[in-house]
Amino acid sequence: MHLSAASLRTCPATRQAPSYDRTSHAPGVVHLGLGAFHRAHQALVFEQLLAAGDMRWGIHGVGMTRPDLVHQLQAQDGLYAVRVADGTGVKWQVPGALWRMNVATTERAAVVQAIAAPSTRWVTLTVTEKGYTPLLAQLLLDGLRLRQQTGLPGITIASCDNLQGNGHKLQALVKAAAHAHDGELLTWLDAHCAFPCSMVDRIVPAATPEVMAAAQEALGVQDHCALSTEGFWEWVIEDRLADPRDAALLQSTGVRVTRDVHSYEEAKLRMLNGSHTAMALMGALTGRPFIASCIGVPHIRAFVHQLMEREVAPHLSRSDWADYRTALMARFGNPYLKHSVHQIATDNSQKIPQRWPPSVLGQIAQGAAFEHHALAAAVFVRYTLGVDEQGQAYPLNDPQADSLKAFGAGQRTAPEACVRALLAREDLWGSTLPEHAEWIARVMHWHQHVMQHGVDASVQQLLAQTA
Ligand code: CS2
Repeated sequence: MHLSAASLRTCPATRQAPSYDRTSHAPGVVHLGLGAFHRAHQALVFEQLLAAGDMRWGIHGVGMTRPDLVHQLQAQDGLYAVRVADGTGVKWQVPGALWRMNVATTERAAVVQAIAAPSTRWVTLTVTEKGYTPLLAQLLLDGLRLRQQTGLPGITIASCDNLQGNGHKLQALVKAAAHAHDGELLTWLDAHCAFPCSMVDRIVPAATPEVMAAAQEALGVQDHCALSTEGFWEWVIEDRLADPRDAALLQSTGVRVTRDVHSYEEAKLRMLNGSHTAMALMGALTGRPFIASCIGVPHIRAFVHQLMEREVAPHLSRSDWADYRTALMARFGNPYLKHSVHQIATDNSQKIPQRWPPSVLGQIAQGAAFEHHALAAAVFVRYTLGVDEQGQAYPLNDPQADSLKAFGAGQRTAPEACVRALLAREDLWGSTLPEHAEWIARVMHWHQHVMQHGVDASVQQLLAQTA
């Protein structure tokens, strides 16, 4: 037997199951990107509002890339278990907020209709860094155009991806998809819709067979969509909502609604995500499969701590960064998360630009050292070889995989030219670093060290030299 509305009634975890009627109302939120993150983050915020009796927060979830997952969720009536586990304990929850589901590629018309449905008040997005394409913009624009043409109210369209200024980027993308004759639509968008920026934070690894087995044990039924996450979560959203009354509602659940999302975004991207990418690459090369296995190694732990303190924090405007960093060190070590380094190392070409260069530029502006980032960049270059230090091959999952592999291949024969060519790419490093001789020299130095002595010895060398 698998998890469904019917079987849920027999589950031992029923205490944590939705207590409200999931079938009598139309969804108020359309969510694009039905991966693990949304289901263990925003969906649980909407779940709180539903549980409090506000039935406008049911989700119409849209799978952008994984029809199999959508079909699995449909078979489970949109139900899935979430294990929330960390040093403070383990608990299971079965949220009921996901009411309807579609696949964007094969059911586009249904998605457009959902955006244009009278009940829809919000569209939220977790489509990943590489998902911000003209195709996405056209999908949103088609739904929004229908709303405007039928005289419906505007909505809030909230990007929840790891991009600095994500709301501005999404708004610009959607507007760019409009045609010259769409003047009225553009005016309506500006006047009635809101594209707030937002910072979302919760570590939610892709589900593993181990989590599914644990779910079966806890629930007594099979759950193919079970997830594991940590207790910590943060959602900071810009106070720019189509319906301003939503601010107080979200705040009642623990969401921070503020004018200043920027300081939270930059701290999160550079501290959490920046460290994640550095550890993921180190783990991938040294054969340590999870973030927890990396942070458990004293020299990697010291490296990450210093990276944040010496090279990231000096340029942050989030005033409580020290507490954030302390919390992060504990979160990285969470033994329940089993967060695969190879999962985090996917799409490096899309992630690195927001995670590392801003800190390096900050250090350069202050005449300060950027050794930690230079070593991380060198490890990234080494990673493009596609084979770890034990000779084990791994795939490069990246929209730029072909060009990265080409750099990787030349690395053994012409390392200098290869590293130079990779560091010259503005799409990865921005416009300043490719011209910065000292940056290039330090990455080349560390690359040589990594190639000769390996990642661990290089990290130890860096620590010895910066002690
Ligand atoms: C990770 C993020 O996969 C990655 O790139 O760095 O998914 C990270 O776990 C989340 O942003 C945490 O909020």
